[in-house]
Amino acid sequence: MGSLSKQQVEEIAQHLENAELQAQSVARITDDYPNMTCDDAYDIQWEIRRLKSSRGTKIVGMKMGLTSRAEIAEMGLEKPCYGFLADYAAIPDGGDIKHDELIHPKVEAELAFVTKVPLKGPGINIGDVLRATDFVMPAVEVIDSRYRDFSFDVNSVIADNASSSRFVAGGAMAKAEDLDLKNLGVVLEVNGNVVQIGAGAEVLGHPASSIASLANQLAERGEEIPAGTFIMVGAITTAVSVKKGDHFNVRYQGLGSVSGRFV
Ligand code: 0L1
Ligand code: MG
Repeated sequence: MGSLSKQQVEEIAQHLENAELQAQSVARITDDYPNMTCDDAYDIQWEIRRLKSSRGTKIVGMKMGLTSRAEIAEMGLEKPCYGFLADYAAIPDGGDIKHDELIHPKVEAELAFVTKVPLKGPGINIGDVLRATDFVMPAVEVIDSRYRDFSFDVNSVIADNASSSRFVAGGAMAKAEDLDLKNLGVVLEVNGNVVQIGAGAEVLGHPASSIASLANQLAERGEEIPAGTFIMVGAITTAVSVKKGDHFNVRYQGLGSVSGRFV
């Protein structure tokens, strides 16, 4: 159940989208709307999506956030959150990311699943996800909270499209059945130094759980994951702050690497 009026949802969506497009941080929206609910937060996110689509922006995928057990425990969450990927967020593997277009970006190593049949909740489990997966490939997410000092609570993050800002997909694709997704090792290097390491199980114990959660959460709004959807599962490593001039390279066990540079 939401507590905000349609007009408030539209105003907050515009406010957060302006912050994103102008790369200007703003105060957490829950400071002004302390009683807003998770439904309100998703109403705002879907309104931002509608605004972008109405201007011709294509939605090219979905992302999951707050998927680590540590984050879930620390924030007292029941489930991870989701966001959408806008076409302009896609950066080619090895490409340049304009730091000035962002506020305080961080990079995190992720995996992406691409579906081959629709996934419609409720009741979707890991097995359903694996059966519906066309292939898995490496992806690096650049998150950029629009909130000052990355200060957030879960509803503020959801409204702010789960801090989605840029992503780089690359490396090599593989069939899910050919991968040991829980043990899949990842090494994140920034400027040639290893700064984070992780394994697939960091994502809700198994990366496919994250996709199941997306399908089940979308079902609450009468939505599904269409066939052919690119979905980033959530962070395998802790997010690392990056500055202009930094370059990253993420090595994925058996799946090659993904790199990029902040210019
Ligand atoms: O991808 C994510 O896990 C996004 C979570 C947002 C948290 C943040 O803004 O720091
Ligand atoms: Mg992420």
